[in-house]
Amino acid sequence: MTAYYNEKVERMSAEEKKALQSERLVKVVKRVYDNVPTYRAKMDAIGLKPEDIKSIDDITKLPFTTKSDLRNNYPFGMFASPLKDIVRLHASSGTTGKLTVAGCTQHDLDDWAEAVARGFVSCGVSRESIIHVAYGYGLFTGGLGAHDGGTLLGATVVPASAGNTNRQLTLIKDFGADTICCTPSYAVYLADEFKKAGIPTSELKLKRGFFGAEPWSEEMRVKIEEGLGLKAYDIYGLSEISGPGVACECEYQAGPHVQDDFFYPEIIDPETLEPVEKGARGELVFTTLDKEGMPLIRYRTRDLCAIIYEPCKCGRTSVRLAKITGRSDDMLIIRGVNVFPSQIESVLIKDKRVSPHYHITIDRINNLDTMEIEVELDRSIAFDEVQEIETLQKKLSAEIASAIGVSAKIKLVSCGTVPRSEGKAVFVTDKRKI
Ligand code: DLL
Repeated sequence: MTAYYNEKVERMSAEEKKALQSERLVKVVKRVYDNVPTYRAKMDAIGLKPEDIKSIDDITKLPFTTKSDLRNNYPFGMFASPLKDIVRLHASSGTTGKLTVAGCTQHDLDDWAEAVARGFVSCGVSRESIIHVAYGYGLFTGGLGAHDGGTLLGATVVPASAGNTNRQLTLIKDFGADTICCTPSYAVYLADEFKKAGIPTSELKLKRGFFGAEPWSEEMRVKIEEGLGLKAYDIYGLSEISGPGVACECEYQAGPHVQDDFFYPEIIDPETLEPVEKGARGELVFTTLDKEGMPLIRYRTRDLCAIIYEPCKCGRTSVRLAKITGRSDDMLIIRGVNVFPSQIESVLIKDKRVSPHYHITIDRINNLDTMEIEVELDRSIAFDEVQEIETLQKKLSAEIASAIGVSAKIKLVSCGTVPRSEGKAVFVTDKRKI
């Protein structure tokens, strides 16, 4: 029997859902027009007034929001609530070193926890469950998002956070977690470490896991399910919109259900910005329908995806997402951390001993993402001392780790070695087979 967290909303008829979405859209558009100068300016520029938005069908009249709007309004300029009402700040990487900040009111945190709880319950989590959360806490939304969803259900939450794998193994085994939340690549890594430690899955109580924050394939699903002895569910989200749980798979594993009374999805053509045909692939765009702190209108996620409209066997009436197949920008996700090549470039550019010609190679070795950056030495520099080269490599490596939160191996090469491309520069080779 399928369980629901909020059956009334989760099984709402199409008419009821549309009425709720419309009512919320009208309200949120007025809220941003009245409180966020950027939105007022964007709407004024196209002669659009809040009163022109009468139903969810009018959404395509509204302007888009992009990461650069957030960057230009860093840190709090996109907030629609006064800071005294913001109870939590989260952030993820921006394109040029500036963080993308999100502010939540208590109401936003409550909605977000409900979104996560709905996903959890749809896969069998209950107040009897023990949830091991191995997503990072800190400014990343993964840890606290999963944490609050589990707490709302009354489950027992273990806030393990990321890292320290040996401790993770001990906690999962000794506390008897039946549910785990972490990135899919870390799940594969954990499975391997359990194996190495001689702990068979029969000694664990794991039944299910919620994996997201980075793209993963059906092949990886099989690997995780076999390696950890559980059912692997896809959970999707982004910090700008709230965090994990914007969409989450149900027990049928048929694509994440979007909590579309909170987050309204559209798919557009990233070139023309026009909506694609129903069910076609394109860029995923979200409008937050019920947020107070930082509501976003038609936010371009850059994730390439499609919306599945067919009803799901579970009886939920929400639309679902197909697998994310890539991005329409150059953002990389390395060990769950969002990285833009421009962030690396801005570190390199500060050191006059290297040139801005570089090439990033991403790989997955022993189930962990690795990054190597080949950087050309400046023409004027002649290093003959091995030690000098090593010192510079270490210095750059430390600076990059501190700027992006992921370590990279730096390989200094002589001037002219990094291949130049004729068209758009290709900075990245991604060898991971996801
Ligand atoms: O990754 C939130 C999250 C945490 C989601 C834990 C799921 C689990 P950001 O750091 O802002 O937020 O990164 C958001 O990660 O635009 C996608 O490109 C990617 N992403 C997130 N979930 C998935 C998924 C969190 N299930 C960016 N499949 C998004 C593929 C995903 N990509």
